[in-house]
Amino acid sequence: MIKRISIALFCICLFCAWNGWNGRISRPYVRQSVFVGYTDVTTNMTANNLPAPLITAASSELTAPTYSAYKCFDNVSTSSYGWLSAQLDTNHCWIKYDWGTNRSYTIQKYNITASHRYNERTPHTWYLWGSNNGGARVQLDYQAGYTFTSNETKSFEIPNTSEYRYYLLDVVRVGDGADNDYTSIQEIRWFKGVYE
Ligand SMILES: [Ca+2]
Repeated sequence: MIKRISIALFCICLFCAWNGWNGRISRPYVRQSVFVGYTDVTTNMTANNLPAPLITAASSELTAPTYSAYKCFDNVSTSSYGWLSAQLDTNHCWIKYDWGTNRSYTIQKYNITASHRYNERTPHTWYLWGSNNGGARVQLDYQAGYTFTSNETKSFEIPNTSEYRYYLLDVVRVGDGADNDYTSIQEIRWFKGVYE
């Protein structure tokens, strides 16, 4: 009996020595993720519902398809045309990007590019909302006091850690903030963080 207990204790000691009693047994190795940058996850659109299953929509469009919502996501910044609302900014003009059923991203940065013309129509004050059902939404960002020059791109990082299917940019004011004008955006791009 004593011999068996001695052999068992000896085996336990060997096991502990092999793995390191103070380290590897009690604390499994966990790799720490390190942020290394952003990657553009925007799918370029050719119509408000193409390519499927993506859908974009806006509070209004001055003329379709010339100023349709998808012109904000076509990856074309060189033309005079982007999205242009038919409403004045006092109506909270908004534009929405929907990745489609069972598709979502954790967006942590977005770019806004102004149109070539009419700087008085570029976003001045806005909210960015995230949603997974198109109804209930979470405020992801709020910016105020911006002005854009022609075709200028500005980047905005947001501390978001959740995936959303819908992202909605809700423009409160345009131009210098005192205007009462249409809302125009040439391009919006969505980025997620890359971690290694
Ligand atoms: Ca565009």
